[in-house]
Amino acid sequence: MALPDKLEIIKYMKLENLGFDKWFFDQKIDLRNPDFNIARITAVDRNSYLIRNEKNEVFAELSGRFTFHAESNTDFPCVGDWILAQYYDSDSFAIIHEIFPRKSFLRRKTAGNKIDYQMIATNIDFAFIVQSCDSNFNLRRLERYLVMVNEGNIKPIFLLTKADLVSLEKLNNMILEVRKSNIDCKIIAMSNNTVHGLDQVHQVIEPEKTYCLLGSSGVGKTTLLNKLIGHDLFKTSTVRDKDSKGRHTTARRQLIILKNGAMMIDTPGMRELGTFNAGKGIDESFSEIQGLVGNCRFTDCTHTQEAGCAILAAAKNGELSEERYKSYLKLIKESEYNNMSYIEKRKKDRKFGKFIKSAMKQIKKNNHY
Ligand SMILES: Nc1nc2c(ncn2[C@@H]2O[C@H](COP(=O)(O)OP(=O)(O)O)[C@@H](O)[C@H]2O)c(=O)[nH]1
Ligand SMILES: [Mg+2]
Ligand SMILES: [Zn+2]
Repeated sequence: MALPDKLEIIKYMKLENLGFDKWFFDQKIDLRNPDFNIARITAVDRNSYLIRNEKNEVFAELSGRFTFHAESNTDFPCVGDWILAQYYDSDSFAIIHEIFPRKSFLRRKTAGNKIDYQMIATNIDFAFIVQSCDSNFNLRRLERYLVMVNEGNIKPIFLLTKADLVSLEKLNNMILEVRKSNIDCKIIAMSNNTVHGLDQVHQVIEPEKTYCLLGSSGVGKTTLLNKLIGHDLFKTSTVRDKDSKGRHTTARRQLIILKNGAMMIDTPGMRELGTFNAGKGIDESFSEIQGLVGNCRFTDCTHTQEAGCAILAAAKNGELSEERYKSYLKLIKESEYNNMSYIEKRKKDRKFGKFIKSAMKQIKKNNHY
C-alpha cells in the first residue's frame, strides 16, 4: 500500500480517539479513494446503520454492491465495525461501501436449532462478563462466556454485581470459588447501589479502548452503564421478585462514548450461549487442561477412555477438578458437533447453488431459438 499523505495521517489521528489504530491502518484495504471516509458503526437497526467519524454521527445504508456480495450474515456490518463510507447531502447521510477486517469479535451460535453464527459486536478490547452475587453466580456459565470472549480475541474481566445483597463472607467465597477452579481472569466485585467497587471499574476503563457488557438480563449491566455515563440515558429493568430475573429492556446494541473517551457496548441478555467452532476459545479458557494435552499418549486422544491419557489421570488423582474436566469435555463436544453440522449445511448450500446455476444455464439455452 502506498504511504498515506499528510491529510490522511491527520484524519487517522482523530479516528484514533474512536479506536482506529495501526492494526486497522495496516489492513489490505484501499484508503486512497478521496470519496471514501473511514467511520465506525455505532448502532444497527435492520438495514439502517448509525456511523460515527471524527466529525459527527449520521444514518447510513449499505451500497447495493455490498449487499449483493455478502454471503452470510456475518459479512454484514455490526456494532463496532470500521467501514468505508461515502457521505452525501452535506455530510448528513452516508452509503457504506466496505468493511475493515475485524481485530476481535463477539459471536455466538444463533438461538434455536439453526446452526449459524450471529455477530454480536466487533473490535472490542475488553469484555465485562457480568454476574450478580444474589442468584446469578455460576461458574459453568462463566466458562461459556470466557470461551466466547477468548475465541474472539477479547480480554475478559469478571464483574460480580449487587455485592450489597450478600455478606462479605459470601462474596469472598464466590471469588475463592472462581480462583480455585483455575479460571484465570481479573475479578471485580461491585455494587451499583452502594458504589462499592465502582472505583475499580473506573480504573480499568481507558480512553480509546472499546468495552462491552455481557451477561444475563437483570444483573445490572445497564444500571452500570448509566452510572458510567453519569445520567440515566438507558432504561433499566425492574426485577421480578420471585426469580430475581430482569425483563429484557436493552433492545438494540449501541456503542456509547463515555466521558473519559472510552467506548462501551451494552448487549441484551442472552438466554442461549451455544458453543460452536471454538477450539481456541476453549483451549485458552481451560489453560490448565491445555497444558496437559501434550502428555497424552495418543495425539488424537479424546480424553474420555484412552490409556495413557494425561487429562484422565489428572482428573482421577484430583489434580484437575472433576467439574472442570466435565465442563471441558461438554464444551468440546458441543463445539465440534455444531461445527460438523455447519460444514454439512454449507456443503448442501453450495450444491444447491451449483444446481441453480446449471438450471439457469439450461433455461437460457432453451430460450435460444
Ligand atoms: N441491589 C442491587 N440491585 C441492582 C444493582 N445493579 C442493578 N440493580 C437492579 O437490578 C435490576 C436490573 O438492572 P439492569 O441494569 O436493568 O440489568 P441488565 O438487564 O443487566 O441491564 C434493576 O432493578 C436495578 O435497579 C446492584 O448493584 N445492587
Ligand atoms: Mg440492560
Ligand atoms: Zn487425553
